[in-house]
Amino acid sequence: MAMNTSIKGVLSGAMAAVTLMGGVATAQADTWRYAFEEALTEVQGVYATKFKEEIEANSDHEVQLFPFGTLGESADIMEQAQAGILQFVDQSPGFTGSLIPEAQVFFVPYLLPTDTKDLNAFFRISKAIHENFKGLYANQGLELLTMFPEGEVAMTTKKPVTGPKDLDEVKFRVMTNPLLVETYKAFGATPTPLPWGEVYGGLQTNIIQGQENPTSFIESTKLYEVTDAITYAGHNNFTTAVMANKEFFDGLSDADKTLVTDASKTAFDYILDYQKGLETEALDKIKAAKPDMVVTVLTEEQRVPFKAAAPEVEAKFIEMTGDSGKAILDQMKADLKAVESK
Ligand code: 6CS
Repeated sequence: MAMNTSIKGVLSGAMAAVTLMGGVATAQADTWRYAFEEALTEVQGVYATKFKEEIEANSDHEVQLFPFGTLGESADIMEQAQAGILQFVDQSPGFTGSLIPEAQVFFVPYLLPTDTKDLNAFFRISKAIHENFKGLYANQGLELLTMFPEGEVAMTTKKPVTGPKDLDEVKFRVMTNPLLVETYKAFGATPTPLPWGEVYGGLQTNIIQGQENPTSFIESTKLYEVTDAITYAGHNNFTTAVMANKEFFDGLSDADKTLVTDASKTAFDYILDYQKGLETEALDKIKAAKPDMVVTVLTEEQRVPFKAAAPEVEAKFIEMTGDSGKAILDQMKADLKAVESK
């Protein structure tokens, strides 16, 4: 979607401002705009709400929240954030892969741990995130504030899945990044990249027959209504990222920079804590709403052919991203090793 000029007109009025009074710079109360890819009550929305509360409790600034759909698809809000119309944006690496190819590293299957403690520790300490990716996002005019996990992804399909053979001829919706296409090719499916807004309708009309997402998102968006089986292969956890327009961030006073980074850190801790038990609760709700939904947690043996696809996808990632991608992948592996449970 092209940038909507009426949105631009409405939004451009409230950029950060500083008044010079007798030569002294006085910070004014500003309105900052923050868009994300989910509803207010879903994980990205809960994070954004906490961030807003922190900013507003510790300054005179106001944060306006724009949930999914209010300003377009994920690609639209990214465009608006890069243009400085939005000050903050949450865009998941699943969509950022076209802008920053290295972000696709989050789609190498079986790279992230399934153990929540290890996973959270990785997001907390990862040099790949806090150093390598910070620079790559900066090159695109974005100040990376945080990355956090949103839950193990499960596949939902029309028929039960116990192995790659069950994905044969299944048009499987993936987020719009080329590496995820490679993953699902290697898993035996026919990958179909689509923006989020087309997923429910695509399943309903049988244009696609499968998709992957965290259980809580499958429950809140009612994807179980248009699929009949949910399968856990343990192949990934959904990662998302929050960033600020870099020019806006660089132009903030030191106090406001600290305000923003502190609010990000508080919201990060909050969202990890908030997600404890969320996936189990969501699966219970799905089972209650649709008792005949087939739930399959693949055994170690059933995971073998899916795991066998990982080296091929990893090789594709390096082919797509070269030395820069390899450096990120190596750093990620070192970070993961550092947090691995003994
Ligand atoms: O599958 C998607 O496209 C969406 N999934 C999640 C968990 N968040 C936003 C994203 O657009």
